[in-house]
Amino acid sequence: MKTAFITGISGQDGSYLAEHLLDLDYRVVAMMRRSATQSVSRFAHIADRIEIVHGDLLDQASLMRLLTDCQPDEIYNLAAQSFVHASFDEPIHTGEVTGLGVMRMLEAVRLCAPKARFYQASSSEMFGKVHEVPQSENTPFHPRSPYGVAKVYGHWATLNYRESYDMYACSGILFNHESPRRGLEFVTRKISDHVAAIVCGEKDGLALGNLDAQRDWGFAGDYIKAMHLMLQQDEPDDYVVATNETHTVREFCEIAFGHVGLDYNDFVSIDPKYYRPAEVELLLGDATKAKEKLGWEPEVNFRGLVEMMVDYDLKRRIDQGATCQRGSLPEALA
Ligand code: NAP
Ligand code: F7E
Repeated sequence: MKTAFITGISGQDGSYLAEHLLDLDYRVVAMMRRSATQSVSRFAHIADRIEIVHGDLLDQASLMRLLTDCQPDEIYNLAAQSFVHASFDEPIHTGEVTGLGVMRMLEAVRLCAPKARFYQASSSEMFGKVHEVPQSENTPFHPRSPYGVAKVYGHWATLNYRESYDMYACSGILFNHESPRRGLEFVTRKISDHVAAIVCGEKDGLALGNLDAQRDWGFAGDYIKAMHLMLQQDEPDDYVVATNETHTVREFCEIAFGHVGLDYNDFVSIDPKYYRPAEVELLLGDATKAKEKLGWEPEVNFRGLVEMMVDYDLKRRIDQGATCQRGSLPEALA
């Protein structure tokens, strides 16, 4: 039985990855940081099948202690301050966790578990003000936020440790991936949750920022499979993971509201407080390498993703007794 060590278990990707690895008969050891409120909701359904250990990307000693104890075969570094907007408000903290945190993990691996295979959660935000369309593993980086800058640092640190110490270290350059477990602060989940709240009469509108931003959005449940595949190859490498399609925030709204028989124009307003000091206008990934070398392809398409998220946010309200006050319930929930 292989052992996997995951950081960021309480986040969106951590829970999907842990589920996938359990299905593949891994022993899963997962790190959480101590906090006043334990956010276990995303993995509560598998909590009795994984080993939760406590550590923090800010605390080098905790990482070294955990890897020494666990001696994993595979390490997935998913933990980060991952909200781009917040990185403008907390740039130093974002740099410490999302950037230097990767270096702390790499040092812990090098010193305490050098044979382990390492996955770093890199991001399409590194492409930022894009130099070409679509973006591939060879596209130059031009980050547009403290988050993007920190991810570039973590990305290069991963490559540097691979080259310097012959470590099996991979960087997955993942484009936006979403799910019903996405944090409510990200635009996709903010929209799906508001649509459900509007249908149930809990809210009357939705304030957003830049509706023209374009993203290559996929389903998190598909993307975590690519992470695992990267660590099963003969040689470590870096891969773009994307759907090869781009859509605007406006299109996301159109489909989400349309799914419940509403027109987004009647509910969406613009609030400049959601604009960012520098915006990433267009992301479109070229995942040809992942397809050819890993045999990876996304299964959920854009419309399927939007509808899955709206259905989830509606269903959890209906299960708690809410009823349809506006628009119409999708067929599956009617
Ligand atoms: P997420 O939901 O925001 O989860 C982030 C996780 O990091 C949470 O479990 C959080 O724990 C943990 N964390 C934050 N600070 C920490 C610290 N100092 N020490 C230890 N753990 C800490 O993110 P996600 O969407 O699952 O994304 C997973 C990774 O992929 C992240 O690195 C993200 O930057 C990257 N990424 C995401 C996307 C995407 O579209 N989702 C795309 C590309 C790359 P708490 O619960 O304690 O806050
Ligand atoms: O914004 C626009 C916003 O916050 C998407 C993270 O997982 O993916 C994510 O970063 C777009 C931006 O995600 C609102 O300006 C408009 O253009 O959902 P988001 P993100 O910034 O793309 C990358 C790949 C990561 O690595 C990150 O960790 O939507 N937008 N109105 C809005 N965004 C938000 N959050 N809220 C709004 O009201």
